Amino acid sequence: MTENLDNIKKQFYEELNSVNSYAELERVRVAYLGKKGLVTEQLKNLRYLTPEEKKTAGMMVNSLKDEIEQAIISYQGTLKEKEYRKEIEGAERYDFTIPTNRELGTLHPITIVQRRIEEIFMTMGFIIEDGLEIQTEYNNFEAVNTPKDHPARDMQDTYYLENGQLLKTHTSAAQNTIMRKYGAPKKGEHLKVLFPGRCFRNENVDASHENTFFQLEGMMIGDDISIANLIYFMKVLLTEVFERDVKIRLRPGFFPFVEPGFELDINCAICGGKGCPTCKNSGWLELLPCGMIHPNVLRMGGIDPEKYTGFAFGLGLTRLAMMKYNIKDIRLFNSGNLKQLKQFTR
Ligand code: FA5
Repeated sequence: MTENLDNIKKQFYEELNSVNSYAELERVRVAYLGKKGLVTEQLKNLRYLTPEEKKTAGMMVNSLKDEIEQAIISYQGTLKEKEYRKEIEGAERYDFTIPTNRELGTLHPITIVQRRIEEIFMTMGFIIEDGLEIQTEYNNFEAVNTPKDHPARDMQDTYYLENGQLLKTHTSAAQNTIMRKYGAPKKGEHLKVLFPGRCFRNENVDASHENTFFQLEGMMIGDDISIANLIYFMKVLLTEVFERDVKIRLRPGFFPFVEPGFELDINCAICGGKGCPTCKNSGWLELLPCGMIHPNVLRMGGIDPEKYTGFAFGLGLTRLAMMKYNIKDIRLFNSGNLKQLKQFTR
């Protein structure tokens, strides 16, 4: 009996190892475990044995049956791997070194402007950070001094997820995380961070408002930062991006996370300030709100407002790209209209 079972086992593994498909595997299973299979026959033969012999032989046959069942199950994994390998080996191969005359992709105008600003600020010692698009309500609102029921929340209606989180309405949502990550700067040093990102708002879409748009935020914190630093950096930013003189105006603006706060508007490049649908006939486009970081925001970020001050700005990157490239309607950016978008590429 033992010899017989050993032979069956040996024969089974030989057959199993040459299996190359699920159909073959099934054939092997039936040959051993099916109604007339070799192992099943051994189980049937137990009835000819004495009760004593049956006990030991029964254990041996059943253990072989379990082993074969397990081997077949785990061989399914081996087969899957064999199939993947076959697929990979048979896959079409590319030689990336062969020159192509197919048309190459191009950078999106927003990416071009974003990279340019990053270059400018990196040369001034800023580090670049990346904020999350899905944010907690705390980071998006509370941590920037906009508690629940604050009227300023109405200005930034957004999309809430079922888990209570939201799509961030502004890049300021990353301020608290960044302050906590880097902490207050050492004496005589500054924390200088730039953090661009995609924002979402439940907006009535028009020529200058999208529900999905980009902002680029900057923040500088130290023990000697004043409005003079803020104005200097805003000037450098606009002069470098436009490579020409641009007319701007600075006026007081309210944001709960800055005190004092300003709105920096740019003279509409589409109509030269005469008034058009892009600037809603005002001749100006809101572009770069900014201000001195509110003490509550610093405190919530773990930075002592008695010792440190800082400025922050939230540039409307999509609108800046509109002004830079004279794009009349913001909807072009998300349109996927490659023919038009490509004309701005370097
Ligand atoms: C803010 O989002 C503030 N977080 C900016 C800020 C940061 C102020 C730091 C002070 C300090 P506001 O809602 O105004 O502010 O948006 C900033 C800019 O984003 C606007 O000036 C505008 O250029 C752009 N923007 C806002 N909403 C839209 C929209 N729906 N479509 C396109 N651009 C928009």
